[in-house]
Amino acid sequence: HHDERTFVMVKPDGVQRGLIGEIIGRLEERGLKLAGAKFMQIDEELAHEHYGEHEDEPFFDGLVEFITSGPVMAMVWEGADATRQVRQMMGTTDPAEAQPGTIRGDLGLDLGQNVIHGSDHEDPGANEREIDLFFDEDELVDWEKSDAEWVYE
Ligand code: YYY
Ligand code: MG
Repeated sequence: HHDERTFVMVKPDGVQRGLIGEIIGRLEERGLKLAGAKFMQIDEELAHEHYGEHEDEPFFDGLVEFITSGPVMAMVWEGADATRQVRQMMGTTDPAEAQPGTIRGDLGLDLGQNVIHGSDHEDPGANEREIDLFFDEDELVDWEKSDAEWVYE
């Protein structure tokens, strides 16, 4: 199946640094299909819901402050094994450790400002949960991408 959906977001540092196009470009070039996009600012409540799993971590307050500090580009991308594929393209959480060739490894230097969020493929249901949190069903577009037969066997 080529229709797995995952939630992806260019974080405030990526927006401020003009990296929206670069990041969308990488996902497009890989063959993934955009299913929804929203340029928005995250409020405190949404930040707490989205990052709820990290509530007890010492970095939580800083994380909420950062993610609400400016606009983000929230998106849904679709494709075969999309959640895991996007995570691989992102690289590890700390850009200082991320492999060159990954988004974080090429575009970031510091853990707190790591440019991109993608749903955790090791947390089943995280993708659907995050998509539901950020998008109404009617904000997602179901469409045929004309190059699909050249991307998938
Ligand atoms: O999913 P991912 O973004 O790669 O990492 P998480 O472990 O879910 O942490 C979410 C977010 O929190 C991370 O992107 C940066 C920040 N963070 C931090 O500031 N300090 C840490 N020690 C761990 C995570
Ligand atoms: Mg995570």
